Amino acid sequence: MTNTNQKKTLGEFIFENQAAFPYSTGELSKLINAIRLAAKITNHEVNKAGLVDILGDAGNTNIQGENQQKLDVYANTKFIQTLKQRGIVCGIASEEEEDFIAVNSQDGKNNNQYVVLIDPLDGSSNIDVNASVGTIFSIYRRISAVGQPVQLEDFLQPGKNQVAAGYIMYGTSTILVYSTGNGVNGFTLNPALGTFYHSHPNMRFPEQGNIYSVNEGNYVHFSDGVKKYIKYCQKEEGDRPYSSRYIGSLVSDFHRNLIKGGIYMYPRIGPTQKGKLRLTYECNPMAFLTEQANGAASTGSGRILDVEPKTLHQREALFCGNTEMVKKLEAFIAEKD
Ligand code: P6P
Repeated sequence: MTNTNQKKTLGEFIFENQAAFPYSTGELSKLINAIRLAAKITNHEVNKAGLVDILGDAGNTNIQGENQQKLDVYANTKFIQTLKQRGIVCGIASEEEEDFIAVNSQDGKNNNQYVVLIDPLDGSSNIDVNASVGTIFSIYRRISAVGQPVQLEDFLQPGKNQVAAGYIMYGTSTILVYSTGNGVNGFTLNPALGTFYHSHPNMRFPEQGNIYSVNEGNYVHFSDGVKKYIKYCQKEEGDRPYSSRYIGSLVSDFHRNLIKGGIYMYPRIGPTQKGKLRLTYECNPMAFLTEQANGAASTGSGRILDVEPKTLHQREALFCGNTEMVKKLEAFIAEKD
């Protein structure tokens, strides 16, 4: 067991690296610290979920028409509260909220520079079966005039405009992984001390990927190009067949592929469906991290981070992971679809 006091804490890392952040007046550091606090609060609840009446349905549905799990509602409330209290953001959007939330600074104006988009508890259907779940966050600088009320356009920026993005994975241990555009770093929570330690410096996809992650139950609905790529992954040839691994929790599948090498796929299901994942608070932050970790993130025919969002909860296909795996998939789609 590594002696944690030899590793930097998240707080030390943020402080030491805030100068590298082009806009930093310390606000982004305060923002990441707010996310850290909300992560600890949520982690505490997720870890004891089996012991208190917080599992299962909250009895209502979210904007997506999906059953809200009680922990979804809890995590959503805590992240919004924590972000609001720190007086750093001018607006928040969440998978669990139909519209964005305007946040006024103490003087009643919208002087703050940042907007945050969150999926407060992604993969929540795994909660009741004790599989890992995660929080995903995406941070932009506002484009509307400072001092004016935050606008929808602030939340509908292409993913390439993100100034930071990351996730917290509540699994066998709790890890916060994020980037501010200078590479990807992971911090593991020492629950006894309530401190995140720098456990995964400069995270990058391994040179070679040999895992593919997709819900093969949807195979019949995939396009011919995606089907052909899946058969390619399964073929006995060269470094293949690849291993198929799918937890059904984007953060968990992504995290495993980032460490071991692989591709995560959530294709369109049928010609009309755009995909299941939401572009602004799932695809974009994971795509930002992917590219910062030397990988590639695609819609199947183009870069995720170039997509111009039209609505807050719009869906998009997502293929992300080792660059050569994503490029191979794109080639099959270009040839076949
Ligand atoms: P399916 C969870 O609901 C989620 O948004 C992602 O975390 C996960 O990868 C995907 O959907 C699972 O969807 O249709 O395979 O159950």
